[in-house]
Amino acid sequence: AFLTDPETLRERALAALTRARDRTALLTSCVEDPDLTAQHSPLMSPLVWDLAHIGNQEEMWLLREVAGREAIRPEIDGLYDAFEHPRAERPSLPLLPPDEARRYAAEVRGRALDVLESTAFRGTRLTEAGFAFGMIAQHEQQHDETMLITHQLRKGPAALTAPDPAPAPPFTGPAEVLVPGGPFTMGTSAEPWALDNERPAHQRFVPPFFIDTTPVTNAAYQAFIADGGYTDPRWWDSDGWSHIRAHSVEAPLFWRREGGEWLRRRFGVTELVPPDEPVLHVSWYEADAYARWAGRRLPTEAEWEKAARHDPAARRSTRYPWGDADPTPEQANLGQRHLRPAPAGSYPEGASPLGVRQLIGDVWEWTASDFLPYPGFTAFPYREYSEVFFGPEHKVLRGGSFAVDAVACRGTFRNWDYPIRRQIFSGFRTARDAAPGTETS
Ligand code: AVJ
Ligand code: FE
Repeated sequence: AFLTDPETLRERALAALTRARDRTALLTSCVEDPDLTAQHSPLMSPLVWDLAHIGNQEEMWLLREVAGREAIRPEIDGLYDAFEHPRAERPSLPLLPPDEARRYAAEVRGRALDVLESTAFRGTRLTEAGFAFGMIAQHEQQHDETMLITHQLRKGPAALTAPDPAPAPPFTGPAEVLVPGGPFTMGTSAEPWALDNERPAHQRFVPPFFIDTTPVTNAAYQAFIADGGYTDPRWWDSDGWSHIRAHSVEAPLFWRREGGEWLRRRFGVTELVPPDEPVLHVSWYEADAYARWAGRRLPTEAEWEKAARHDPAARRSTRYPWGDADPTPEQANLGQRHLRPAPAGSYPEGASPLGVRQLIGDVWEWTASDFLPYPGFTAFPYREYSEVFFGPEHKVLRGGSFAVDAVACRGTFRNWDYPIRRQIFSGFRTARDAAPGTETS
């Protein structure tokens, strides 16, 4: 299932880099220059920062590290170092103006493609199986998702449009699925472009549990609101309770109550909240509170991954719920093809062997777990990708959203954020313990 032949690797890397750049171009050309340099939210960088940062990371890894080239513009490195300047500060920096940022990123890309043409894909861990190229395509796609979040936060009329996902009949299958207890393989040592925090593969024993067949819907979440969920401290983590009180949080971000109905703003358009769509833009605290209200809990990260990857018949972990093949549009809502999640119960072709749906794509799913290293973790190629974020202050999200490209999404992929965050494309599903002694495998 894994790539070894250099011509295939070159093609895959070129396709992934090109797809990322096409998306970056769309996200930075659908608004006028003033919208690229403005800060639309203190949580986000100006779009023009992401654009040049994408080029700068590509220059650092593909041109300087892989090819040993001299820096094109060493004086700008500091401006685009995410650790030197917090997002709120970035608009006041002497950033490259939009045209210069575009030219810089394009120049780097031209040279990077020359490097790709001549690379041997072996010799060092960076070049082995084209890792650095895959890492840079994933990095650009992650910033494309970040830029899409900025677009969602931006006031004003719609700049982006996309067709809606196919309508789906209301899901009538079982609400939850039993995942048998027993060991499974978590993480990967084989996936060539897996990032450091997904490694290495290791055994985990997971007791039997039930997990929701689909992500929690807006209708279900509205029942929690209608039942006074936001005003009852019983359901809330104590830090979460303080947070929602202090910030008057009463509904998912971008929701508004009007004339007895819930409306939401989505990429510049206000619409009725669709009842059967997975809930979006909730914090970990909100997800955790909903689960407690429902008499359930969030799945742990290991439970989520077992639900997504464990094949009970083959007794092994697959790359995706449906097996090892890369995602198709029939299996998962990925890649910003749509600007919203698909109705709960969509994508039967993307179901796991046990029947769990929409684990990949649609909405990032909060898990109960802190972002921690796996046993045997080593930072690669830089500590600031994952290692500096390990600890109890970040919660893990899994599965990717409609805004994630397939290159940055797989059963092992780990995302993380603060539990208060909800401008991200976050939703969740719930779980519960199964009685001990429930069938094992
Ligand atoms: C993995 C999404 C949390 O956007 O902060 C981008 C990815 N790392 N540039 C982020 C990332 C460096 C990261 N997340
Ligand atoms: Fe980055």
